[in-house]
Amino acid sequence: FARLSYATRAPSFPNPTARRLLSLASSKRTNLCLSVDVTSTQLLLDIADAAGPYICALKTHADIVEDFDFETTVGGEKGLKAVAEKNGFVIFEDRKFADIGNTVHLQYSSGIHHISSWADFVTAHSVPGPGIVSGLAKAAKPLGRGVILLAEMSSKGNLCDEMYRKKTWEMARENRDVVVGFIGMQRYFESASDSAPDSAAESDATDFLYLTPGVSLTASSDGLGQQYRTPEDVVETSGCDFIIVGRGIYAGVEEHLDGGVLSEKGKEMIRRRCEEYRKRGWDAYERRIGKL
Ligand code: UP6
Repeated sequence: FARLSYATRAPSFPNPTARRLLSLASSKRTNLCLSVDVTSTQLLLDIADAAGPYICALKTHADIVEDFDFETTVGGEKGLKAVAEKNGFVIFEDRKFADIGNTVHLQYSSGIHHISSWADFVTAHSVPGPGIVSGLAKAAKPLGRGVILLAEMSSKGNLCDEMYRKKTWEMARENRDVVVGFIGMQRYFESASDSAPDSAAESDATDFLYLTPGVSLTASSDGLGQQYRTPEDVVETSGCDFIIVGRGIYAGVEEHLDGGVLSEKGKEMIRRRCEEYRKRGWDAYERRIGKL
């Protein structure tokens, strides 16, 4: 699948939001997902609006926004959902659910965040077993939303070994209508037989999206366990589909705040950095599929 274009792969995904993401990536010529870990609604929306034309997805951590208000932050005429629609990108809330099915269902659809009503994708750990997917699917499926499972993490010393990744892949394959792919550091498997060479199972090749955090052009770590790689390493060498970039793009943005609002200079900085990552990620993808 790594050698196929996003547009070619899209129709084989049963999940409509996965198809939408692939089609946005293809038409906007970007595999950049911007991760915006900021604590104010205004800054989140200002960054999202500046980055909009360069990204296919925006990743949030709603629970770090100090003034989170459903209408202002995500709903409403000027909330994130409206910014996403205007610019054409999907929203994924990086909630990293990790509980039993019933609890994650409530965390996903209730509380002050009402995540299922605005996030196109959510992330979840596979450690609780398949019940976590069933719990999320209860609310995600009727809305056509997707779940991304963490097969591995970018942080140093993470516990996701090959067996864990394999079981996560199998869990995804059992629920392909709702699980669209993985947070992972490399394209691990395309079929169950990939990690069991003796198996005769050739026909179960299944396409999933691989989204990879820990990408930076300037840093190699952050002093808190994060490990950074380049877009080329992620997309070309490791066969992942989307680069997730956070501080590489918005670091230093607070210097460009004017009464909490991002100045034109700040927006320009975001646009310039987004374009730099977009081009590196896109060129790496085009080389991978043999177009460059
Ligand atoms: N993230 C990782 N590594 C993972 C999973 N998720 O860094 O394995 C998330 C973090 C953060 C973003 O929660 O939101 O990706 C990375 O941000 P950064 O580019 O500023 O390091």
